[in-house]
Amino acid sequence: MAASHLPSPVLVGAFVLLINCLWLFPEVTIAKHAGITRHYKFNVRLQNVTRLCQTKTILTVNGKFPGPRIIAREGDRVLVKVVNHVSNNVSFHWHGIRQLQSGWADGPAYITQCPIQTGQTYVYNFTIVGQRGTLFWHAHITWLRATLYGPIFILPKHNVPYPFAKPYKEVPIIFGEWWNANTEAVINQALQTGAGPNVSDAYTINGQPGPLYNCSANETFKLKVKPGKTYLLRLINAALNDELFFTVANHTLTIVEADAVYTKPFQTDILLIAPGQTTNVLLKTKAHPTNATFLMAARPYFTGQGTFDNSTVAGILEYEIPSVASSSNTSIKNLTLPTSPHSMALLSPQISAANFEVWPMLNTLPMCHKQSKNIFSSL
Ligand SMILES: *[C@@H]1O[C@H](CO)[C@@H](O)[C@H](O)[C@H]1NC(C)=O
Ligand SMILES: *[C@@H]1O[C@H](CO)[C@@H](O)[C@H](O)[C@H]1NC(C)=O
Ligand SMILES: *[C@@H]1O[C@H](CO)[C@@H](O)[C@H](O)[C@H]1NC(C)=O
Ligand SMILES: *[C@@H]1O[C@H](CO)[C@@H](O)[C@H](O)[C@H]1NC(C)=O
Ligand SMILES: *[C@@H]1O[C@H](CO)[C@@H](O)[C@H](O)[C@H]1NC(C)=O
Ligand SMILES: *[C@@H]1O[C@H](CO)[C@@H](O)[C@H](O)[C@H]1NC(C)=O
Ligand SMILES: *[C@@H]1O[C@H](CO)[C@@H](O)[C@H](O)[C@H]1NC(C)=O
Ligand SMILES: *[C@@H]1O[C@H](CO)[C@@H](O)[C@H](O)[C@H]1NC(C)=O
Ligand SMILES: *[C@@H]1O[C@H](CO)[C@@H](O)[C@H](O)[C@H]1NC(C)=O
Ligand SMILES: *[C@@H]1O[C@H](CO)[C@@H](O)[C@H](O)[C@H]1NC(C)=O
Ligand SMILES: *[C@@H]1O[C@H](CO)[C@@H](O)[C@H](O)[C@H]1NC(C)=O
Ligand SMILES: [Cu+2]
Repeated sequence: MAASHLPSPVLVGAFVLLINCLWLFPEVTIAKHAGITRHYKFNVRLQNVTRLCQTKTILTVNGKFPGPRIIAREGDRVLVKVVNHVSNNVSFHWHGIRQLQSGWADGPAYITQCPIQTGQTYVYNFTIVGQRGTLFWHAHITWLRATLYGPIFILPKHNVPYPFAKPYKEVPIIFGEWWNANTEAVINQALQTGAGPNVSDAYTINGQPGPLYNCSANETFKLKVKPGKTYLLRLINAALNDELFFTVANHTLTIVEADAVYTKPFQTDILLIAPGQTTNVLLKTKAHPTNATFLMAARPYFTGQGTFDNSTVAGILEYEIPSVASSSNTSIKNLTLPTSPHSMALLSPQISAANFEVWPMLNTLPMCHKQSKNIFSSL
């Protein structure tokens, strides 16, 4: 009825809009069916783990620390069924995922959902649209993200190659922070006193503090590599508070992606990664390595006053070549701790006593954040 009173330009406009919609809808339909649905189940459980010579009960997903990886292709739907078996309320954030028309799946407790209570189940349901690379998931209530975190690998659509040579292997490198104390007690104390929270006791790579901490040599992440291959390292900073420098002794990194967006590739010896940021780097192994082992290490960027965790996490890059003797035991003992850079000006070349040279000469300091969008959503 109302339509009959419409002036003709509006009718024409409506017709044009309708035509446009008809053109658009088939594409939308195709896009919807391009991906598959990936099902994951997250059982939130307690687990005893030993780090820095202390055994502690932590919250985990499926008993794993760091938690399980989610792998999906761009365009896929992801369904994560979370079952809460612990006394804490929990919620999970899919850090960096653009929740297009699925904001209720984003995860921050009391922002987009009530937390999942003890004995309860919740299914996160979202589609990955227009993103590919690395992101991560973590808990998003109080400080449970100290141990509840894991990688999200987003592969390109089927039959779409990477815009760089296919890597031989893909490896997550997740930075974290470890407290000997109960992290809920740490944040609760800070909230009560108004003072800053106690700083962490160690940084970790894939949950391991590494040989530079007391009583931690057995807890070292080791990446075994073959000579002359390209590895895709999917770097994730899941630390709570600290921006970290990362470097691999005697190796160059090629940055190819940041926060699930491809970058124009560029090379660097060292990079800085803030909490909540992710980046993919290519590591080309030496064709004829003279040493079997090299350190990889991360330590904080810091310029201001105040207390912070001023320690270094190290992992080992180990070549699988029988002709070159593995030297990790003696090398670690002999390793001298490089001075910690807090700002660009303080960075200087460091030559270790034995077989590792950790912090290379720094000419430029690439920040691998493209935008700041990801930093704040983790807080
Ligand atoms: C952790 O260790 C304590 C003390 O040995 C034990 O009572 C508890 O059941 C363990 N918890 C888990 C989840 O294994
Ligand atoms: C869990 O969440 C519910 C609902 O928000 C709240 O009433 C309850 O106090 C929370 N429990 C804890 C231990 O924080
Ligand atoms: C996930 O969300 C889509 C789109 O809203 C819906 O069609 C589908 O039924 C949901 N799946 C589950 C298991 O909730
Ligand atoms: C924080 O550090 C202070 C000083 O070392 C210590 O007394 C306190 O027990 C710590 N708090 C927690 C929750 O571990
Ligand atoms: C290791 O322990 C010694 C002696 O207790 C202490 O002086 C040193 O700071 C500790 N180092 C680290 C990295 O924790
Ligand atoms: C490290 O591992 C070795 C053998 O695997 C063991 O003998 C040693 O006690 C461990 N050290 C620590 C500190 O756990
Ligand atoms: C590592 O690089 C340093 C220079 O930064 C060089 O002196 C050393 O020989 C290199 N070591 C290896 C094993 O390539
Ligand atoms: C490591 O490389 C250096 C030269 O850069 C060499 O002197 C040393 O013997 C090598 N160590 C091992 C364990 O191969
Ligand atoms: C380190 O030393 C221990 C005991 O001496 C030995 O069992 C282990 O194989 C060594 N590891 C490497 C990587 O050489
Ligand atoms: C490395 O350490 C061992 C003992 O752990 C020592 O015998 C050796 O001399 C050291 N080598 C260097 C180059 O400092
Ligand atoms: C951090 O540690 C390094 C040694 O690794 C030391 O040179 C530096 O002074 C420390 N900085 C602060 C602020 O504690
Ligand atoms: Cu987050």
